[in-house]
Amino acid sequence: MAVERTLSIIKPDAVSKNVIGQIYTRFEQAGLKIVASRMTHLTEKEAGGFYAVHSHRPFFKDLVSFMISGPVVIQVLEGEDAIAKHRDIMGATDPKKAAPGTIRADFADSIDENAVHGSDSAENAAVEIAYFFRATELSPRTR
Ligand code: RTP
Ligand code: MG
Repeated sequence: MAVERTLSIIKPDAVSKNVIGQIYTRFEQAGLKIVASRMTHLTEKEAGGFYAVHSHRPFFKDLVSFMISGPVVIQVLEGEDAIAKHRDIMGATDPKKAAPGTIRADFADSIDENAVHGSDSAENAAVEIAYFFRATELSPRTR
């Protein structure tokens, strides 16, 4: 298995529930290392650009509104097989379908407000990391 990096976002619902630390602990317990991290309140332009791939989907407007409804915490996670491992511990998009013990099963209320984002491929991870972080903001060993 290769060492990978993936882009993770703790969404406004989870920040509002005060579970940033609990979610970070899950990353660490899964062997994922936080190599960059920033709390920010996304603008409509930033959120729309990030989810541009979904711009023609019926849920796009609600998704952007939700993502700018409060602060988010954005991080780069690094580890063996990090992209798939992160998706595994996040659980299914719809928390009702997420496996017990996953982040979405434990902290999310609905498919629209589902606590976390994670890159879904190596290609998208590279694009998403570059969308939010300059190379100089990543931990030196991993630039
Ligand atoms: P994310 O991108 O946020 O990590 O979530 P995901 O890969 O599990 O799901 P994706 O298909 O990329 O969808 C992005 C976000 O849009 C909302 N969504 N709503 N109502 C719906 O059918 C629907 N489908 C997707 C979710 O909030 C999802 O996280
Ligand atoms: Mg996605």
